[in-house]
Amino acid sequence: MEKNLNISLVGVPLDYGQSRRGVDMGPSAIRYAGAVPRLEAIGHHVTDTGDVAVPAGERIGQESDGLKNLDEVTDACTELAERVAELTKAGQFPLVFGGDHSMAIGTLAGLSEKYNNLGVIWYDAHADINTEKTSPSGNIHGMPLAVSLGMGHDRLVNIYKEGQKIKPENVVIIGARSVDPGERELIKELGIKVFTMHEIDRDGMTSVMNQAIDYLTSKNIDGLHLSLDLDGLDPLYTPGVGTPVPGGISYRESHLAMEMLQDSGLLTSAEFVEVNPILDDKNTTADVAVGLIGSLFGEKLL
Ligand code: EXY
Ligand code: MN
Ligand code: MN
Ligand code: MN
Repeated sequence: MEKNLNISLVGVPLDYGQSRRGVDMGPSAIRYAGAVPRLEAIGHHVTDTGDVAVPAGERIGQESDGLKNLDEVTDACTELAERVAELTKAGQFPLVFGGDHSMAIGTLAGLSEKYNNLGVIWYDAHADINTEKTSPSGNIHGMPLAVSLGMGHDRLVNIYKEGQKIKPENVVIIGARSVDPGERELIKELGIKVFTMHEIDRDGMTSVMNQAIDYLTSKNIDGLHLSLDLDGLDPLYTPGVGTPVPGGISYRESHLAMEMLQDSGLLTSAEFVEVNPILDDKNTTADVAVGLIGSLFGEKLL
């Protein structure tokens, strides 16, 4: 990836995809942690396009068809999809800050307008591949990958244009360690490539990232999106997340993963999600996110 990209930031103060208040302040926390000067110091040109409007509706998890806050998530993700589609058409590199992971429904729908064979790296403790039929919680932040593969509630699957979707063979999940029964079945059925914490411990992050990059390159992808959930890291490093799972990826393994993605030159968009400053000590989790962004966009240690 060059060192003088035109990067456009989009904030998504969305917390309707889950039930812990505070993650809507994630975009502010990441800005406060200095995302813009960090990227400019590397040489990139950064435009902060501001936040997507998130409806101020009911906060009490309205259920419809087994999904909580379906209207609010759909509205926010539709606006996000339009914004991302516009930015990619204008030759910008979209860098999206959340907000809970349901926002990825909007990001990926917007990207699908430009990319027909998009690769996706899902860096997360979870697979986020539940449908309303398999979800144990009804929280839409546990469903964005299923929706982006074309599975789930039709209002989510069709939030934007013809609902072009990503392909299962173009997805790599890294860091999984909390996967529900219904998700396990779907992952097996679709043959989705997953590097759980077992593979990361056994093979090491260098090997996992080399395998992931080789695998995606073999699919002739026309772009690569990184969907990074800060709960993919161990909660020791990122305590400010709504669904922490012990035994995660370390701080340095994550920087190495970002540095290897940068060196691959494949990345065309990225999102950093689930930063919840209310659950944090100081602004630790947003600080980690900005540090990872530095490594992803070309910051060198020497
Ligand atoms: N798999 C559980 C569910 O679907 O409710 C937990 C999902 C957590 C999702 C976070 C964003 O990664
Ligand atoms: Mn709010
Ligand atoms: Mn997630
Ligand atoms: Mn997660």
